[in-house]
Amino acid sequence: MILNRTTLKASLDTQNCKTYIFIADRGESDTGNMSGKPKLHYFNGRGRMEPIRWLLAAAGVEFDECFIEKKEDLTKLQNDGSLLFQQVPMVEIDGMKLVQTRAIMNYIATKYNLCGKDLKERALIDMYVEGTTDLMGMIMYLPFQPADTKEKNLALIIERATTRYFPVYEKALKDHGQDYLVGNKLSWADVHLLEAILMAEECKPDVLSAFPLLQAFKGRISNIPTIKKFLQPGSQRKPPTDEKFVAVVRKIFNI
Ligand code: IBG
Repeated sequence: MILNRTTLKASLDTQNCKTYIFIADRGESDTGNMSGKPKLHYFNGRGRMEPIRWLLAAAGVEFDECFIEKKEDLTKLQNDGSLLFQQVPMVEIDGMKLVQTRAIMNYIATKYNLCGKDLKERALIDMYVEGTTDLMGMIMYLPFQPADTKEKNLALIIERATTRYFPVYEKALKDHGQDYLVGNKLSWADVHLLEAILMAEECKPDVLSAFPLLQAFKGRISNIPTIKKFLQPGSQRKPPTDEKFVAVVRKIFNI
């Protein structure tokens, strides 16, 4: 869509974007971001966007964020054709409006060489990522569950983390003795696993107690300069989902 200066100003006023650039009066498309930075459209919370934020941060890519704060913000994106399946996350990058979390992550990981050196490494990375995604999915939905099932689900998360997922990564590190999960080089799998470890520790601080190699892995990956920066206060990393965020989401989706 080509906007003129007036319409662009209007979208600036209604979209809660952190930054916006007056490009429209030069006839450029609004899918291009003149700053060159990807623009992330989502709620001001973790949800499905947080792993995307992690991946960009790990790759050292600066990004802007447009927060959906009320129902109309989402409706606007839905009505202006920005969302292929009427859903967020949506990321404006390289002149595209990407949706579907996995597709977005795949694009970023491939673009920034975080997918391994060949097809086989990529397959291994994909398997590791899908495992951590499953664990993170369980944790992500916890705050949205009714109080009476929360305790049971929390116990299930810890059980799955310590008996199904973490043993796989501990063994991988033990078997090859290298610093990273795949190919002795930082990949998407490492970034995703660190995010999952920190989320699991928010559920149970000593969840890594039986996994010495994962403890060392956590220290190593956390110290990579781009990731270290993302872990520091004031970064675009979002805090754990709290009741306030749950209330915003419930209001927007009428649930
Ligand atoms: N398969 C899609 C993806 O992976 O991107 C699913 C996206 C999705 O479910 N998006 C939700 C949405 O836009 C918001 S994230 N729904 C609008 C609609 O009409 O379907 C919801 C979510 C939150 C926190 I918030 C945890 C998990 C999910």
